[in-house]
Amino acid sequence: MWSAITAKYGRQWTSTVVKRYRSLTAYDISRMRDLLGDTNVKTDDLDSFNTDWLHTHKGRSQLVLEPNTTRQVSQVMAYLNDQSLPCVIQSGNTSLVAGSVPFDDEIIISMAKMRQIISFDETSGILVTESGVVLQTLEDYVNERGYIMPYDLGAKGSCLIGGNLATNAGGLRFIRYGSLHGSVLGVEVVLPDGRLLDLMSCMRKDNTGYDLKQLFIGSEGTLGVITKVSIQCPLKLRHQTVALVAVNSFDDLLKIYHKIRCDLTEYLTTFEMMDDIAMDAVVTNLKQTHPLNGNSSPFYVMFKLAANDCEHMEKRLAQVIEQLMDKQLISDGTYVSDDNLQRFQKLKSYRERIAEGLLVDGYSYKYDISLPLNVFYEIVNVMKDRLKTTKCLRVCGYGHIGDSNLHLNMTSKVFDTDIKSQIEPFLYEYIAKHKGSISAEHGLGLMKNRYLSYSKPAEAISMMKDIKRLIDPKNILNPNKMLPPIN
Ligand code: FAD
Ligand code: 2HG
Ligand code: ZN
Repeated sequence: MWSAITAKYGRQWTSTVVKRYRSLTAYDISRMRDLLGDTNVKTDDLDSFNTDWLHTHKGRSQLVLEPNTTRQVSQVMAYLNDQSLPCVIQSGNTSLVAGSVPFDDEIIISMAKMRQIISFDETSGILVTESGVVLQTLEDYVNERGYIMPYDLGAKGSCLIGGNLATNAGGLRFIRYGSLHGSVLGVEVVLPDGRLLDLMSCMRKDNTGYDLKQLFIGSEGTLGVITKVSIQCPLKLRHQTVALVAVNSFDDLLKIYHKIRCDLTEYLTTFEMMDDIAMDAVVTNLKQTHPLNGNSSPFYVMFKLAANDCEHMEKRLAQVIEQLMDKQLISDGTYVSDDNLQRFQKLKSYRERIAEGLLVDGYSYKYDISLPLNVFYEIVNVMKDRLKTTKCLRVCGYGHIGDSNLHLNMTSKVFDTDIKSQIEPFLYEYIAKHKGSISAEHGLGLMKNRYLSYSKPAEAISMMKDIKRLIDPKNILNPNKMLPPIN
């Protein structure tokens, strides 16, 4: 079953040791039709389900299942487990580590039809929903009721809340509202053998035994299928302002970060950076006008503030900007409030659309890393130097600097082994030396699972494998993802 490994741009996973499973039969498909009904079983036009967002990997699945209910998920998993048939759970398929597509021909279980919002408590801000709802839909829903989702991603129009939990997605509000490990109150999970694990608490405080829900947050579809979620939503502040400023050096950028944290702390919800090469990916590749009238600068900072008292917030912002300009820490900039929603969204989009812009170059070598701030940007220059004689088109750095999370990206027209070998394992060794993380927020999926040891000790990896064996002894859930090969 695992004989053919197809990667569009390179054979990056051929060394992975894999387990053999039996092949899918017509009988299996007919059983699935009995359980789910004909309209929820797809065997044709599966290309988009088999291809990841970055177009780096193509699976060969011949079957996509679209359950409507938890009971159906449970019945499907019981059958697959009994028959030792492997599967991959897919939500919005926006994974940037090829976690949501089959490694080979695993059955795809799409969660997109489980899209009921179950309840929302307007006093507490607790949202209870099925896991297949699009993040933007949830954001709009809670906005209308005076709240916001505790996280925000560029992929919000496509990603689903279950996928967000499964990857423990970070994003643009992390600096203010923290991790999903804090805001998720409960989950309902179908285990690999079909049993239901009901951990749907709506309580913020609950110290009764091990907090098992945490195991499923960030488990990348390897331990269970998340079918329901309860999550604490923060109150929506009445006014938001986004600012984009030009900065001459990374040292200046750190000074700006410190100043804004100190002076605007009660308002700050987002603090992001991008370099000129990242900005160019949006401006040139996506054909956008430059946000600062073409005045290019080595770095840009995009930060957002929110408050109920707009006047006071904007007055404080104007003062801080003036002080930063007096100290020549910022050379140019602009800000706009959400009263002018179109301009507000547009200004945010220069940061949110970088991943999309980079993809226009062809192939993206994507590294989502944590590094201490004192060496945060150094690696971008190191990489520029290492790759200068290769066919690399672009080396850039951007990301959630407020969370010490750098998105280091390189591009070329097509996948190039020479470029890849200059990046890895050098980069992983560099990260380990600085005690960073090889995956800050995107997870490990298929692309990074073999490098887990650069960020976790052998004892921890061994314990992770024990947990996987305990919960999924037949290794049918998302095999070959997240963990190094299990024998
Ligand atoms: P998928 O991609 O479908 O799945 C992701 C993983 O979760 C897979 O391993 C899958 O098997 C598993 N999974 C999915 N659903 C379930 C479920 N119900 N139960 C169990 N397992 C499941 N990430 C960030 O952290 N921060 C960002 O700022 C950010 N920005 C992004 C911007 C863009 C343009 C894109 C394309 C991606 C971005 N991402 C970001 C990547 C991020 O991981 C995803 O956007 C998102 O969290 C994945 O959700 P999804 O619904 O697409 O899940
Ligand atoms: C972001 O923050 C996403 O924009 C994507 O996490 C990062 O493109 C990337 O590497
Ligand atoms: Zn990110």
